[in-house]
Amino acid sequence: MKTPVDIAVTGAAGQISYSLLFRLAAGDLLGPDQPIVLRLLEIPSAMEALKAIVMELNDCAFHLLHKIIITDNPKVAFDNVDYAFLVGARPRTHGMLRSDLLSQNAEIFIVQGQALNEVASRDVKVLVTGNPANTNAYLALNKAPDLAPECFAAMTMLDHTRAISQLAEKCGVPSRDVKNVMVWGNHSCMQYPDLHHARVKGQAALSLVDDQWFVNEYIPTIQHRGTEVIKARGQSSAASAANAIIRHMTTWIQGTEEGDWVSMAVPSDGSYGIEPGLIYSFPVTVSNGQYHIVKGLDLNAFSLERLKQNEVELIEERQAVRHLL
Ligand code: NAX
Repeated sequence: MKTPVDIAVTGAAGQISYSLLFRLAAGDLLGPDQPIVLRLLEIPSAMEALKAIVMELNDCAFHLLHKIIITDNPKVAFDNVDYAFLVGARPRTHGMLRSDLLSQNAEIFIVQGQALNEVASRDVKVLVTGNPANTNAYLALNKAPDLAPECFAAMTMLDHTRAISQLAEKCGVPSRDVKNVMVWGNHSCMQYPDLHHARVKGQAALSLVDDQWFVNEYIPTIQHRGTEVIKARGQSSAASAANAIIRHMTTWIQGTEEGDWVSMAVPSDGSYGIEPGLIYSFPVTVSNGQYHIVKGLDLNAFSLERLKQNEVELIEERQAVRHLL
């Protein structure tokens, strides 16, 4: 039997984790012969709910689940972890200003960044899902100066898989026939799902759909998909988010398919004129466990304007929390 790998999940009693934890324990991330230790972080008021989830995990008798540790202390949760899923965040409540949401979440991710810096494996892969994901990742990264910035990413994989699925449906093909879709920018309603380089069974996507549909239906559908799910089920996306978390991390470990890429929000290196250091969603390829921003794509004025709008929004978010750094 291999040595168990430590995986941290924050917000472990929340609804995304209710899907995610069971998939991790079933081996969906690291495969059928890799035992894992789950280190689950929650706030004290959610501990009872978390204990019930631990009971359910135990009841499954997963072969790969070596041990479960529950805690409200980030340093215990992140101790020597190779993978950290930062899912837990404060939801926006009725009447809460966006600036309050930003600063309350900033406090969480600052503390967690510091703890990761102190105790996580030096090769840890940290995936931030909790919103506002890009800015939360920015804060955690900046509070972890002893970890490489490349240890961090924020999740736009759910936007990416939504972008694939909507195009596949429009073209009447299975999702696997869609390649090179990309989502730029912020995980917010500003995000830009871009089809200019996408291919469907090898053909340029924009030669198969009309421009009107792309601009007036496709882009807004992806941007507002989360809101539509909330309207329909009364709660935000959970199983699809957990699936995207697994897909993001397996891609980060195993690499991208030849000729394709995925979208990940990663520290900008200045590509496409985006301010270096911002956590911005780019098309990336992955090899040997490292992501690489896809360079040199031709972008027209329409795309460049949307990239810029996302950059401006992320700079504004950063401005709102800068005093906390
Ligand atoms: P829930 O509200 O169901 O769960 C969040 C959990 O986090 C709660 O159990 C809460 O007690 C816990 N928590 C709060 N502060 C914490 C702290 N300091 N340390 C540890 N745990 C803490 O939310 P859920 O539906 O699971 O969503 C989690 C986050 O993912 C939200 O911020 C949500 O907006 C975000 N999402 C991000 C997506 C993305 O693509 N990046 C898509 C899905 C999702 O909307």
